[in-house]
Amino acid sequence: MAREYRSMWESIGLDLDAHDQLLQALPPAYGNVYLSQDNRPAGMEYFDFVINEIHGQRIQELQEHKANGGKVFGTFCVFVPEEIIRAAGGICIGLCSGIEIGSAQAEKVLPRNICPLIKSFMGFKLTRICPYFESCDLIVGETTCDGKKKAFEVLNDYIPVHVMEVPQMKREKDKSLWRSELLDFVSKVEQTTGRTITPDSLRTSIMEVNDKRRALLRLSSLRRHDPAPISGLDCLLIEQIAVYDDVRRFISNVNGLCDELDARAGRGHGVRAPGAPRIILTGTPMAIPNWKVPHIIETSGAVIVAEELCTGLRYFENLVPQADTIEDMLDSIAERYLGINCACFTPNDARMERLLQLVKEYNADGVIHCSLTFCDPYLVETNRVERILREAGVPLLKIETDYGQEDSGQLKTRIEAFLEMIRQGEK
Ligand code: BJ8
Repeated sequence: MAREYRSMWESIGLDLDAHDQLLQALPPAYGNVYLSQDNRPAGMEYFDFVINEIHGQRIQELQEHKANGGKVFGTFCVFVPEEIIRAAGGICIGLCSGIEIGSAQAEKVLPRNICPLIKSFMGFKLTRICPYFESCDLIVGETTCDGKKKAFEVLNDYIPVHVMEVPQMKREKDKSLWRSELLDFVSKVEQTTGRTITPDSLRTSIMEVNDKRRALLRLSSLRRHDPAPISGLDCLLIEQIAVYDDVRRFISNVNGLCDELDARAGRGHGVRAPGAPRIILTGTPMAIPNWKVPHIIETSGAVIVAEELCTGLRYFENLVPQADTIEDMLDSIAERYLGINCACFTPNDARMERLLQLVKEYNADGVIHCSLTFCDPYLVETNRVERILREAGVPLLKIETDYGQEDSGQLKTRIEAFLEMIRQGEK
């Protein structure tokens, strides 16, 4: 890939030496975590291709879009409504921030003890290593957690950032605030793209993004089969790719994979031996290439059957209902997004209720709560998760970790002990 795309990377301003190092690190990590899995569905071939071309074909597509006058919007949160960006002809890209890179640079502008996700995105920008970041015309931030909110002020020194105010509660007055934020966002997107959002363009983009959600929901529901026909690692990968791939191509490939999984499930063919512990992952998002904990879980003999994560169900649950007028469509969008159960809300009881439902729906044997270090919202909310699961008799393992590999051995020991406890039925 390197030779073919080198001039493109140079033209968008990447630091080529630093970028080479990143590209050298990815294939062995991917081979070790993904390609070594047994029993992978043939339909994963497309997603392997997407990763193989991660800084190639898709970046070329973004550059072509820009050359034709299109704009690219980068986001870090599932609260940013992709429908609005697409309705104005823009492309919405979820930026990764799942690897420890450029920490030394990031620590020049951020405190050392900050969430690794925030440090990662700042490091990506300051080291000019990510072609997605360098393709963005506008970054859309949000006021979810304090660390991100303040980091966006700093990021704005290096690239234009528009910040959406996400309320921290879900009362009527919070809904009005969020609705007015969407209107401001519509103006910002129209101003950036130079295109007006029309009822037809918004209706089409709602339909397309809903179709993406439907495909992901279909994949999710196939994991309810016991044995599960696909690994959690493969599903996480698809969920990570969902935020940056071409929407129509992605939908078609997810549905193709689901056809294969349907047939697998019909034959009772699972990715693990029957009886493997079924685990639900919950906590902070896992951006590419943060596969550490799922890899340990699944190489310890369990299968992950659902992710109550923003790189998971929180991203694609709940469709946006169609409506006739732009005003009503925006109301539907506002309502759908405010239904996301992020720990930045207080209280966040709906997340607890959803977790209990998921345990039943997916016939899960246990929950692993995985939070990034220094993430106050999720680390504190673990207390509520623990209480509700204890009352329901559902085993829980709490993990706090970062993007380093130093704690892998210790995590493996703890996860194996947790799975052993489940196997022995010691709830
Ligand atoms: S809707 S979870 S994607 S904010 S891990 S940066 S919360 S200190 S990522 Fe998130 Fe949107 Fe919520 Fe989802 Fe802060 Fe925590 Fe870091 Fe986080």
